[in-house]
Amino acid sequence: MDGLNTGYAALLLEQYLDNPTAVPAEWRELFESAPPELLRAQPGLATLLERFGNGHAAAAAAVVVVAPPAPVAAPPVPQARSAIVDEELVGGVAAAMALVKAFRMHGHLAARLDPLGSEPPGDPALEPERLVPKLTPELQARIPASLLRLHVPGATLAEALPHLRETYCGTMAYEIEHISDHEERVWLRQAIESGRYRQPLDGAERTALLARLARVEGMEQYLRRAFLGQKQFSIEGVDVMVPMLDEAIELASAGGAHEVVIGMAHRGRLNVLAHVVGRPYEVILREFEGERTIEAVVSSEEGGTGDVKYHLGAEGTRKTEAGEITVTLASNPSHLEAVDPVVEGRARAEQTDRSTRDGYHDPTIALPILIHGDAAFTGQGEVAETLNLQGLAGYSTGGTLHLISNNQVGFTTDPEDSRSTRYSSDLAKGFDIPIVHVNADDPEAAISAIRLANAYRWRFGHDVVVDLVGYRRHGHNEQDEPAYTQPLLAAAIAGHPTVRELYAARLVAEGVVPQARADELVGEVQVELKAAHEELKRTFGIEPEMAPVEHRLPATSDSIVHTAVPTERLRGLNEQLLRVPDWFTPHPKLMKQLERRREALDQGGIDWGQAEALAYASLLVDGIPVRLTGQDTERGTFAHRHAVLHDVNTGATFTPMQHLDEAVASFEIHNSPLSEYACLGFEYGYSAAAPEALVLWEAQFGDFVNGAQIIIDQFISAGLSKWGETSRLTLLLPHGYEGNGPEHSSARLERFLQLAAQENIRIVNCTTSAQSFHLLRRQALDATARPLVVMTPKGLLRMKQASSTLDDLAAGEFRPLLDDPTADRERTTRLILCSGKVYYDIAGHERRGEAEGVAVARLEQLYPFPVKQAAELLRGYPNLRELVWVQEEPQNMGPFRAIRHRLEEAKPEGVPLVYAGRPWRASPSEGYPTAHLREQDRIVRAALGLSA
Ligand SMILES: Cc1ncc(C[n+]2csc(CCOP(=O)(O)OP(=O)(O)O)c2C)c(N)n1
Repeated sequence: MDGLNTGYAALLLEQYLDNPTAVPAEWRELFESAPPELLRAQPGLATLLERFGNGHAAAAAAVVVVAPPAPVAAPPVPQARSAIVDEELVGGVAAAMALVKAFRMHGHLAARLDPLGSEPPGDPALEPERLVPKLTPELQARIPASLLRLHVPGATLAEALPHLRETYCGTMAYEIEHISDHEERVWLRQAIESGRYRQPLDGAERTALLARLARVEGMEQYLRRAFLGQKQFSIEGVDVMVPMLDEAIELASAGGAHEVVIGMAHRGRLNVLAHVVGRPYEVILREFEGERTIEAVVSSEEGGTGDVKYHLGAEGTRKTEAGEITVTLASNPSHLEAVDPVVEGRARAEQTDRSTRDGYHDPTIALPILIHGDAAFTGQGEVAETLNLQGLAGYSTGGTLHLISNNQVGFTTDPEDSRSTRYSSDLAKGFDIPIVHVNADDPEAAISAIRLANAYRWRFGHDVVVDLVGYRRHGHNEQDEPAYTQPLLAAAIAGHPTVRELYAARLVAEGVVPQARADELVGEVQVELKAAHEELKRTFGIEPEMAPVEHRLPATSDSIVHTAVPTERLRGLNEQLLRVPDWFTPHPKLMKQLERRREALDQGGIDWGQAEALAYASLLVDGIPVRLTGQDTERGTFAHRHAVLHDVNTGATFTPMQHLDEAVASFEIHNSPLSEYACLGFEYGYSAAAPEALVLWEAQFGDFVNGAQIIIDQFISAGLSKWGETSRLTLLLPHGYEGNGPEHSSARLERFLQLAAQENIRIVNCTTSAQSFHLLRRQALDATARPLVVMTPKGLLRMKQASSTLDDLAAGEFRPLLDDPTADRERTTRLILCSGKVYYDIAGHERRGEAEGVAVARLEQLYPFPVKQAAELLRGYPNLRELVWVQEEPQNMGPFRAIRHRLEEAKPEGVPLVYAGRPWRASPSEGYPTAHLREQDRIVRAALGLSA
């Protein structure tokens, strides 16, 4: 083949495909002799080989075979067509190309992935003898491998085929051909077929790997014997996960990472805690003994309830060749996959330099690793939401290493009942993610899977999935009998040696490790654990010395934070927020609108959007980073924000908040994808890892927040009590009854109030833009970090009465309770207390004037309830005859049920507490605007004590 001018032939073929008359007659004749389907409409040989592979390569091969090198000007004239076309070879090359393509695409179907030895389904396309024409050994020997663009060794197909089979159908298998990026596909093929990341381990590495497997197995065995029947969710069956994580951490460190953030469920967690994160055996043993650990996060006296041992997070420092690296295992609830976006958010926070204007993002700083169960990966929609974050500018973490700990069963459910797809990993294909399947009984292959995954991540910055196919040696937990539900599987597993046994036998047989040493390894860890256990038993009865508890639960309602900002500073910031560079042409109408913010400083009328912008800007100059995300948040669902401007001519964007003269912290703002669960989880993780930052997540309408209920229940509200984990995460939830129907009215305030206890969160519904300004600043500056839930307004965003003056921002603070400034205290007999937008419905009602002796006060902070202030406010009305609680929400929703006892406590004896609001309802509000108006009017009249 050498010396033949394939380039020239390809050129002619391309010209011929374009226009058959454009090539010399002899060439035309030649091309016409090839089967027509091989020659249809193709540009260029490269694309041709790539896209239609076999067919065109065959045509090209025919050309190559017959065409001697020749200058373009004078192509050689083939002598006789029948003599020059090697029909058998042409067909053979076509079949060979099809075969190669089949190995790359479907080789996984014939791979030996199951440690328990189940037969892979195979595929006819992978069998040379079943192709047309048959690829007989003789024909295989005639097909040059170079034509097939293979990276495995071998000069002909016959020589290359065993390598190809071993590469694609061995104990590792790949799914990469779905990836739409050509460069990635080519890189992956090359990386896989060249075996670059599958270099054999040396003797020392193999011995170390065996020792590691012995340690993993030994710990599980010890715990099972010592604590018979206790849940440990043993790792056995996917033991190699631990050395895989070791390798991933080592490689991350070598690549310059400072931190590896791991998220995982129950399975194998104790082993990972001990061996990957470095939690001492004594601590784990102590937890098994049912004792609180010396690392207890929040002591019970302070209201902490703690969590079961297989949910607890931990942080450790590991020594690697490249230096020390922090390994964090995120705390997580039982809810499978809930921790995924939390880990991504944590990693993103670690990767972000918040001393820059826009939060410089360097993904090399931290590696996120997510370990999934095979049932959970397919079943939980959270996984898809999280995968969707990987390529988004505001969420990317430079690629996550996903490890499916695939034990081929979910609790007692078989894969056939668990998913509609062949593999647990199939979802990832829709996100252009390469998938590496590996047999968990081949530890060296498992290590090489990590090496390949790591190289891919570093090269392309995308997620990668390693599907570790193993089994579950015991029941779902140690109390379960697996043979009740999977009798055949259980029997197969019982007779199957452990991975440590298999690997030891292999190393002994290959003379790498002497049998005696292999046996010793198992004993070593048992001895260590036994010693640690005995030591621990000696301390029983003695309470461990508690480490100083960081996360106390102080009363937050009283803490005073200085939130006022001097007028001159506000003026300066306001001006800078209206500044755009010369090259930028904002929308003139929008600019005009924004420029009214200048007048508002002098004339009053600072609306919500302006107050919010000034709050953030003032924090940025004080060095407090701000991150704000949500659906359409850059503009704001109600077009009140416009934090990101768009050039009308070029579409370029400009964010004034990132160009403040004196800002010394980052302002990150991103429109989020259309997700609540993953997006809120991400921000929770980010805020937990960035305690100094004000991190806000905004719902499009508050109603949608319940899509993220797991994050709210399991992390935001209970995280402090369970794990000592809290943050300043702020939820902005548009709420209020404005006639938009059942789904655009309520952020389900009652749910947050139900979750509020022990000062775990703050819940606010404020009624003026100045209150909002002070609230946001307080949230960022308060020494006590707590999540904040804000019922944000819609109509109030621009309502004149709800706007504020410059003085309102330059003085004062957030006030949890607002008294009625116009009330005649002596003459007031009826005090209305309400929260949020309904205040303006009452105060502005056309018959307000008729209601004599009525005052209207506002409860702005619903939790922690301002007990002292409420009592004080009520004392200011000596002649009260009625206290009326008014809410727009139905009686079974809204604040009433949660705060009723507070109102009862605060009111004077004998004064009845009256409820005015919607009655008990199954749906939050009416669907018809007129019905809404009627109901609002009824409520307000009832509140004011006016008859119809
Ligand atoms: C969201 C959620 N639903 C249900 C459960 C109950 N549950 C606990 S483990 C489990 C099976 C998980 O199977 P798999 O993902 O394969 O992990 P494995 O336990 O096999 O490692 C189920 C259904 C849960 N923890 N979380």
